[in-house]
Amino acid sequence: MAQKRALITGITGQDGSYLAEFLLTKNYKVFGLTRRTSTPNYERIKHIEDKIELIPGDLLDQQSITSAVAYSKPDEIYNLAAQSFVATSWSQPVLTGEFTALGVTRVLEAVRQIKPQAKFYQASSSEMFGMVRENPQNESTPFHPRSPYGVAKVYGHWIAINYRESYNLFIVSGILFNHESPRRGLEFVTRKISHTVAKIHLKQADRIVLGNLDAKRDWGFAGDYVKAMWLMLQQDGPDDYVIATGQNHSVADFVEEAFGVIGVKNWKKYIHVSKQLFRPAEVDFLIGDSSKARKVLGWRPTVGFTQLVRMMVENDIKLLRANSK
Ligand code: NAP
Ligand code: F7E
Repeated sequence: MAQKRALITGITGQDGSYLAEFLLTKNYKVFGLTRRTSTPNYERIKHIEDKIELIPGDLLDQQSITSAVAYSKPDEIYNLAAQSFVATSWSQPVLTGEFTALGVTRVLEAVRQIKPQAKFYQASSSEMFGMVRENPQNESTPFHPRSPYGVAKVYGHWIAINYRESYNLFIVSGILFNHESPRRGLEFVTRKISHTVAKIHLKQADRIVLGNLDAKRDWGFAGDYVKAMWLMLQQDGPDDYVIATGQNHSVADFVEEAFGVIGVKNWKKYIHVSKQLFRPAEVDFLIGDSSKARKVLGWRPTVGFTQLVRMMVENDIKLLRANSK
């Protein structure tokens, strides 16, 4: 059988790097779209850089996306690139719409015109549920996004479904709940906590400044979630799936668990709450029902909450120690 070819947009991000690793273990030829930066930002993929091929391109630039699809001739396209930080979507709402919403249409257009037989994965998000209408959330729960990011993701979700229905393409949308890892960006709450707790342990910091401690999220491990993306494209037909652990915890729970890893019980004395970190509109409570994915794809998470927090804190301690040598 000929070697399968995959194109990943967002390969330098958390999920892109885990997905590229995963596809290499499946013997794929992996291509990644990367945008121009003044200094290289290949930190997450440097260990596999010689095994993948990077193609310059940007979600704002139709021609570069079309060329990347023409050059890579992919059997599978994973559209992971986006402005993915919810907080930034209020300060840069138009850019978020350009990247996270219209960017999807640009990639879909390239596929439709150049490689319509390719299978396409769209990175949808639990942020589309926003002010939730039911608990837990599943594939038929109505959307009520609460940020410009969430609104842009709803557009991306529906344009993907529209292209599937209009042109009979193999397009799936994965509605993924929060997934974290030692490669999570430092601005997201889990990594901000694990990294600062590691610093406190090493006496490089003395407090964590956080916003809303009461928000609850269904947090899983990114390594598990990229496998679900691949499984969706291996089915006989295209469909949409929720991917989640089915358990949620508050930001405060995450903080407590992280301090537990370094043996600190009275964690509250290290927390400073800043009103500036509260969002104009909050998503208070998310919990996913992934029973469809478990039944149809045979997918299930392998890393639980306690293990995830430990993995992140221990990795940050190791990283900080190595950096201070
Ligand atoms: P991430 O770490 O923020 O990575 C985003 C990627 O998109 C990076 O590679 C980034 O490139 C790239 N990108 C951003 N703007 C671009 C542009 N204009 N042109 C080309 N590339 C661009 O995000 P992630 O956590 O891996 O998430 C992957 C996808 O899943 C995103 O679409 C996100 O919205 C979605 N999602 C994430 C979660 C989650 O919990 N992680 C849950 C649901 C859905 P640079 O490295 O150059 O910045
Ligand atoms: O916030 C609260 C904050 O930024 C989680 C993205 O991957 O998952 C992610 O979006 C919660 C929110 O992730 C701080 O108010 C408190 O309630 O880690 P986050 P997110 O907004 O859930 C979804 C599924 C995606 O699709 C997104 O791309 O934590 N919070 N204090 C804080 N959040 C941050 N970032 N920083 C704080 O200091």
